[in-house]
Amino acid sequence: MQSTAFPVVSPTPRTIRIVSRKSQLALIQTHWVRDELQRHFPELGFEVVTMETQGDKVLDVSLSKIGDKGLFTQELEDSMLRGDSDFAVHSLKDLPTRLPEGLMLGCITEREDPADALVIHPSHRDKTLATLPPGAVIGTSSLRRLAQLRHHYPHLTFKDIRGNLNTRLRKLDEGGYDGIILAVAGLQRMDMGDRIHEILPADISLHAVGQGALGIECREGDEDILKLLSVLSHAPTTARCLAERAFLRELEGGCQVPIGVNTHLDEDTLTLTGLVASLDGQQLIQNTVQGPSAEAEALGTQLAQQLRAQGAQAILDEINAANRA
Ligand code: DPM
Repeated sequence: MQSTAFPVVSPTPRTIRIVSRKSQLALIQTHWVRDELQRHFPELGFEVVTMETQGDKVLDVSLSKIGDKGLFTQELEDSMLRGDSDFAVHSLKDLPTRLPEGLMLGCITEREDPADALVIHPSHRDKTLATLPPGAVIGTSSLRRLAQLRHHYPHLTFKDIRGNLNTRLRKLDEGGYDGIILAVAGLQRMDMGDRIHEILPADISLHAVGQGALGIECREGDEDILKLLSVLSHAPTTARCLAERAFLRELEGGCQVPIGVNTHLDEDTLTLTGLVASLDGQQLIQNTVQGPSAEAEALGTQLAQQLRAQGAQAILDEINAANRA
């Protein structure tokens, strides 16, 4: 025991450990979170720990085939559950709608533009998706983008593309594709917004659930961490994304099912549009619900049930049966 006659030494300030994937985009996002927290809490120490996830390692298999159960998140989650780190910064769209026991979604940050964009090969500078020549090759490994673009642009062909954003852009520039589809948000965060050739409007491509927002995951009931994270929470984005995630959760669809959404918040009124598409893009089943933002999750669930009744259930059954075969 230290005698009180000596100057009291304040306890070593706690260092908060943030776990992140290693990709350039993941680190940009994580460093933004760290810098914001450091600005709000100058007395605390923050340290970034990086890890590779299965999704970073398995690059030769289509995203839709490896499944979606925490492809980009599980190793980070294990680290938090072991106590090796305190919270994880994810692209919200990569975070499954059901989290492992003991973990929770601690906060959702302000969303960037959630839309998808076409990045085009320089030789097609004067073209758009509508005017690219028949057979032009578009890269995406998102079933959601694939189904919607097949529907609207049947003259195009589609080819899988994997790897982080830099790798994909290199594959495009090297001539493997005439264009690729990427999220506006990722390109902007990487300071590559100048590569956006065409932003896809909602009537062409509904975006993925949670696209453009960051989701911060932490241990359930970790009040110290939750209090820190609350300064980064963005209420309008949170309402929109909770509705979107409830919609996806109710449909139990991840990367293997083409599911898209769009949300709009006007004062306290939330409008949620959702879509389930068949893989070939022939069927697009879509509807819109509106209600108070305080009931965001209920709206998402309600919309999912409506789409099921409109024929989405048959599409889900078909895709699930094919995946089991
Ligand atoms: C998920 C998908 C993709 C990523 C599927 C989808 C895109 C895969 C592809 C679940 N995660 O969107 O339907 O097109 O081959 C991903 C990106 C971002 C987060 C990159 C991107 C950045 C944007 C954001 C990959 N995850 O979509 O261009 O923060 O939302």
